[in-house]
Amino acid sequence: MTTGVPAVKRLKVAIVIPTYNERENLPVLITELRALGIEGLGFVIVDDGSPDGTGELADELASEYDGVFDVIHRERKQGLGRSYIAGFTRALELGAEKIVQMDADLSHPPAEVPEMLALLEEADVVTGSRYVRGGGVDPSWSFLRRQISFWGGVGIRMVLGLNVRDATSGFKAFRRSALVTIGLDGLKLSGYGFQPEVAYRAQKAGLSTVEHPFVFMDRTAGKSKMSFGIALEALYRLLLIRLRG
Ligand SMILES: Nc1nc2c(ncn2[C@@H]2O[C@H](COP(=O)(O)OP(=O)(O)OP(=O)(O)O)[C@@H](O)[C@H]2O)c(=O)[nH]1
Ligand SMILES: [Mg+2]
Repeated sequence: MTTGVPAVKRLKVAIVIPTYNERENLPVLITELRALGIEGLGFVIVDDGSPDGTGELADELASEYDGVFDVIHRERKQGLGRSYIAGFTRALELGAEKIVQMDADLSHPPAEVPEMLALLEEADVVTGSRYVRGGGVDPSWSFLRRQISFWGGVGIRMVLGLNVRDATSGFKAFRRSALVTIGLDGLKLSGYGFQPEVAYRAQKAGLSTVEHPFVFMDRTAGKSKMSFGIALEALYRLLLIRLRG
């Protein structure tokens, strides 16, 4: 007689999502990801004390979910990189075999996740890429914004000697062993430079990466937080990382 016995919560795939004021977006993202029917799907949300109550909302979503749904609450805004390190660490502790990182604001299409997970059979890291055939950015982006984003990425690739074409992508899937090899404790950058630093460490450790095209769509809800100064600071810090090995 098994009635009443809770289902075994077996986590295979952890989706790690950092949030800061994503109240409108998070439930939509979770619903779309759940609808994909991924086996052993679980979530790790890292909320930095969002004033709009995203953290409490995440707790509600967790209580409704029949599987692993972990919410890390941190008191104040500590930046994307620190959030990912906390989220990845938790995903590994929970025993995830595959770990996906994506933004909460629906810029990274959930529909691409199953294909990215499948590609982990042939590579250690799968990078969602705007700059391979089939990829792209929101059609509403101005010519100038496209140029800044593209050439900023080229600059970072040159500074780090990166093979991956989309150096700043925050949409990635990792084998568990890849995150262990990259070594989360050794990562230094927390802001815009975090994604390129991870790509650099992966390449330096000899991990294989394939790029999977996706079209980056702008957030429609919530406030944009990006600035030119952030990008410039990241470039400088990445240069130091390259020079110091
Ligand atoms: N936990 C945490 N999450 C953050 C922080 N900053 C941003 N985020 C989240 O990280 C993801 C990416 O941040 P975004 O603000 O979308 O960054 P972006 O895509 O470069 O810029 P915009 O979408 O234009 O704002 C989103 O899910 C944010 O809610 C932070 O300091 N802490
Ligand atoms: Mg965004």
